[in-house]
This record gives sequence, structure tokens and C-alpha cells, in this order.
Amino acid sequence: MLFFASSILFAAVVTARPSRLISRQEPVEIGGFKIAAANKIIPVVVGGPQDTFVPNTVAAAVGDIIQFQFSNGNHTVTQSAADSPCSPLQATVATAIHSGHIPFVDGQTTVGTFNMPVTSADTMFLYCATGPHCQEGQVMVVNPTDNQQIVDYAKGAQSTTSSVDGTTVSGGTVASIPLAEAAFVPAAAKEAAPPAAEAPADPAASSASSSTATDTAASTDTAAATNTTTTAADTAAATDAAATTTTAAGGVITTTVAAGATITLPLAADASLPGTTTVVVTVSADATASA
Ligand SMILES: *[C@@H]1O[C@H](CO)[C@@H](O)[C@H](O)[C@H]1NC(C)=O
Ligand SMILES: *[C@@H]1O[C@H](CO)[C@@H](O)[C@H](O)[C@H]1NC(C)=O
Ligand SMILES: [Cu+2]
Repeated sequence: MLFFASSILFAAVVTARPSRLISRQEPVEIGGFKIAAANKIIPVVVGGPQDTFVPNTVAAAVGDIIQFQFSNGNHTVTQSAADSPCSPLQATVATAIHSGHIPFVDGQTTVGTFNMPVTSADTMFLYCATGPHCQEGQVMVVNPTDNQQIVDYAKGAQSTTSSVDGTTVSGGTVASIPLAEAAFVPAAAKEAAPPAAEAPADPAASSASSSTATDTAASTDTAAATNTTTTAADTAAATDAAATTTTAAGGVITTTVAAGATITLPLAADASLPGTTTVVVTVSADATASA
């Protein structure tokens, strides 16, 4: 178990290196942009188990492409001015960066990307315009002049009270890549709703005797039902009300229960052969009348 857990952890670390630079021998085209072999595709993971950019500072040369890869959530990459965090620069500079909202939901096999060619070596300030993500620190700096810049920008973002969305996708192209090629492992899928509580166990079952398929009287287990409809057939069963019903494969169990009652059919302790169990429910005219 320990080995299994550490193997999983190792795999996650190996595949989650978002700052890995992809080096190439030949020029490539990505999202409609052709980049020279000398330039880099720089992956940046947006969102995931937490609302972050990873990494949140990047040194990029003119000609590189920053490939934002959108993990769990529904995030944006939106440019702001250095001193106006969480507000789109697009409001005053039409060509400023904005990716639009790009979601990632459980089960996706592709990853939405925003491929942003770096056209200037100037420092660039980016944030996520979704909800309170910017105030929570989902910000990044491209080509910071020093290590303090991202700290100051994040502090400025935290002191705003709300974010303003961008309006037009600008400064890059929206595309997708296979999940297998992504620089991240998505957050674990949300668990399904817990199963309904099990029917209460038959308290008498542990002391019960067994019957065979041919013993139809004993196989009528009144204890399994909350309330039984009393019929002539139940008279014999009443004497064996505590019985756990056991039947061979292909055998028949006859049980009469009230409408809405729950019957639990446990697997016999020695059941080892694969096979099919067929449950047949017959609603008789009498039963519907008394239900
Ligand atoms: C993502 O957010 C945008 C903007 O709020 C919304 O229009 C879109 O429906 C969201 N998509 C998903 C899958 O949540
Ligand atoms: C079972 O039947 C008895 C007698 O008819 C009734 O008083 C009781 O409320 C029933 N219990 C349930 C759970 O239906
Ligand atoms: Cu976000």
C-alpha cells in the first residue's frame, strides 16, 4: 500500500512540471503562430485544485509563446496595468491580453489553452478575472524586473474588492491539447453522492437455520419484511420467521412483503461460482388490493 501510494505521488511529480520548457529542433506552428526553433513554448498552468498560475513569474523572450493550460475551474488570463490589479488593461488599451473564460470540468480528455506570443520584453501583469480569484492571489508577472514585483502585484490584488472581466479575446488564440500532454494532473473527480443507507440487517439472521430451494415453507422469510401481508402461505413461514433464506443457484425463494418493504438478499457465504441471479417480482391482484 505504501509502495502504491508513493508510486502515484512520484508519477504526479513527474508529469506535473509546468515550467518545463519544450525544446525543438525545427520551427513549429502552434495555435496559428509559427515560432522559430530558437524560441520556446512555455507552459503555465491556470487553476486546478487551487486558483493559481504555476509558475506565477515567467522569463520569456520575444518570439516565445506562453501556453496557458486551463486546469480545474473556469479561469481567465487577463492583463492589467501594474498599479491596477484585477482590472482589465483592455479598457484603455484595446490590444491588451484577455483569454476569455476557459473551463475544465471532471472527465475532460482535452485541455483548453490560450497561446500567447510574446511580442515585447516589457513586464506584463496578468490576473484571473473569475469571481474572487484575483483577490485570492491568482496573478502572475511575465518578465519581472525583480523578485519583489509579483509580491507587490499580489498584495495590490488582495487589497481590491472585486475583479472586472475583460470584454474581448485578444493577444492570443484559444485552442486545446490532449490531457495526456498537459503540464498538470487534474484534481480528483468530485465524489458521487454517498449511496443510500443499507437496509437494516435482519437481527434474527445470525441464529437462523438454512433451508434448501425445495423447502418452500422455510424460504418464506417474514422477518425480512417490515410488515407482511398475511396469507395462508405465511402460516408455515410464521413458525420459521427467523430463518435466513438460503437457496441453491436456480432455486426459488418465495417471500411475501408489504408494499414499500425492503428485502435484503445476501450472497451465501460459500458463493464462489460466477453466475446470474434473477429476481422476479410478482404483484398479484390480492397484493395490490391489500397494499
Ligand atoms: C465559465 O464562466 C463564464 C463567465 O462567467 C460562463 O459564461 C460560463 O458558462 C462558465 N463555464 C462553465 C463551464 O462553468
Ligand atoms: C405494521 O403493521 C402494523 C399492523 O397493521 C401497523 O400497526 C404498523 O404501523 C405497521 N408498521 C409499518 C412500519 O408499516
Ligand atoms: Cu481563476
